[in-house]
Amino acid sequence: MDRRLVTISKYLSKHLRHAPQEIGLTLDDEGWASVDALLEASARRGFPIAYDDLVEVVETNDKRRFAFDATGDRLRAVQGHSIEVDLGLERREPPETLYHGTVERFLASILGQGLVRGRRHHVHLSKDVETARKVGGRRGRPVILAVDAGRMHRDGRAFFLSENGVWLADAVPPEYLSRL
Ligand code: HQG
Repeated sequence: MDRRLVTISKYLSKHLRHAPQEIGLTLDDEGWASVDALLEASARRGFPIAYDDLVEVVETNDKRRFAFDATGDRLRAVQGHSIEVDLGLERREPPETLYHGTVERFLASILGQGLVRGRRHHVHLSKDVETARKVGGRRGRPVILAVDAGRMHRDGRAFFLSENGVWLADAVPPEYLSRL
């Protein structure tokens, strides 16, 4: 994706996950924004997005962060929200091991209190080490934790899988974590 489309993707992430009100946009309970309202709101706030660029971002986004509804009239982020939305995710059985990429400076706290979701709805877990390394690498030299997801699941803890393949949990207590 070229730089212009990445800029649009970041703008969409901000306003579809965290701050729709900042551009006077309203999301429904499931996180959907009307495409027309989104294009109008962004143009009004000095960030005009061409419809074709919007479609290209949704379709070529490296992580498939956004999705249109079946009619194409509405758009939403598929995960990563800090505002309250109901994505309608169903509980899923996770693979035996999932991974979390973080950085050294968070480790003592994570191994003490477990992974917590912070401002987001869920803790985000990766299906493979390579993905976790990229997630951790956003903050510095990545440190990878293995999550004993199979045991967590058998202990009755819920897992969800976002539309774009990110595993989500409410929290991961420290007894299920080990450093790779
Ligand atoms: C850390 C991106 C101290 C955690 C990625 C992480 C992902 C703790 C940070 C998605 C902690 C939260 C999410 C504890 C967790 N003490 N630090 N107890 N528990 N942390 O950004 O997982 O590009 O909310 O290790 O690819 O980094 O936006 O979560 O470093 O899928 O689509 O607190 O964001 O996706 O940071 O990333 P974040 P994350 P997008």
